[in-house]
Amino acid sequence: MDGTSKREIGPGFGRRDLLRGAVALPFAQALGGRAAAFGADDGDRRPTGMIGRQRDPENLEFPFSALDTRRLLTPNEQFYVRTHFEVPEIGAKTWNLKVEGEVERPFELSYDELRRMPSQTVTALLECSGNGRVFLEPPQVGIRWELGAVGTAEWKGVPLAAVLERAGVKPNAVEVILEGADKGEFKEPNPRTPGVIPYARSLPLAKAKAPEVLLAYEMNGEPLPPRHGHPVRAVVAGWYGMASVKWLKRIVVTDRTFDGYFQTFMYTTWDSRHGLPTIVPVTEIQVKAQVARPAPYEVVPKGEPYRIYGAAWAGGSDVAKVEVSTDGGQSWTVAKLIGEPVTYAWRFWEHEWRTPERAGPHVIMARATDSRGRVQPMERDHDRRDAVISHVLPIEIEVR
Ligand SMILES: Nc1nc2c(c(=O)[nH]1)N[C@H]1C(S)=C(S)[C@@H](COP(=O)(O)O)O[C@H]1N2
Ligand SMILES: [Mo]
Repeated sequence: MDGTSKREIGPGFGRRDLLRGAVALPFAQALGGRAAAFGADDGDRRPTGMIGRQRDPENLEFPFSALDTRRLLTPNEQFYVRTHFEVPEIGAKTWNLKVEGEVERPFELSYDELRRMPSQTVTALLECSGNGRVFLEPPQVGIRWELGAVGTAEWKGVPLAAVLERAGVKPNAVEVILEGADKGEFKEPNPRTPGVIPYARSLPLAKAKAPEVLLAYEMNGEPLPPRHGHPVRAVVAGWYGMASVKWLKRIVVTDRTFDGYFQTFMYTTWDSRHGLPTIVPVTEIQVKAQVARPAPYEVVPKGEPYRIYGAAWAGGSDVAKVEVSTDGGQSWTVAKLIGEPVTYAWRFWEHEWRTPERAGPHVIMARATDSRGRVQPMERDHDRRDAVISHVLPIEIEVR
């Protein structure tokens, strides 16, 4: 998946490597293997601490073990980057947005005009729907994200609803296609694209009109950085990252569903309707907790206090509870939620652990429940293919 002909860096590590390490090898050796997995051939470390997962186009992961629970927002330089094609260079002065299709008044909008419209600020988490893919068993093709294809930022912009309002959506409209200015061609794996195509995704009209969907021009108080969609991107709060189209160029309102590449051949899951499996585009973020520390394969001192912590999120609903297990899922303790809930953002959590007196391998887990009562699943649902990885991810560590 991630249908790209471009080079990926390094093998990363997968469940299979983890299991091989934990079961077949003495732990020291497993750690040796892990050092290789995390070393030069597993993504290159950038000065900002970001891990390179792919070059040309550049894909960068935040080292999740570096999560700082004192600040809600991820600094722009540490916000993961997911790009399918080369980053297009667009100046704010030359940028314009076409709004067309099933609308009464098609129009074009300049950057200055957009900036003069009433703005909104939304604090929202973006998570790539492939975040955690390296943990999938059997291994899936695609960028080998560990835990860091996720971040929270404060986005400022104009509600998409206001732009649609100005255009006058016709009654027969059902979807809104967002088209990026970036384009390219995938020659492999299957299927190839029909020549050069732009990045594009659609939203059902109801979501497009929702107040949490912005055409954003600022990220954490700065103009959008080039990699994150300069000068204007969509931010579809509550949905996985693929919906938040960067370098926005055109909005097309349509009277039928859009079956573009990025919502049929990528970013889709199987759903069963009337007993018939059907492919559906990935939408809402699922409830999920991730452990930042200990990091996978971390060596933790025995018989000492240790702060287990991380983040949890649930799209548009609040995180109600995070539970932690230090014995591979046999018993669970409720963790402390840090700070106040911020809708669409993540919530940090922590748990004071007294590490065991006896040395040995341990498995740490975290499991979230949201205010709608959705509980994070323990097992992977294979109908989700290579996307929407929200089941509990076991973190194997060594107490020494
Ligand atoms: N135009 C465009 N928009 C895009 C993408 C892209 O490749 N091109 N990638 C999408 C995906 S899959 C994700 S997860 C988010 C990532 O946003 P970020 O790079 O700012 O973190 O952007 C989305 N919007
Ligand atoms: Mo993504």
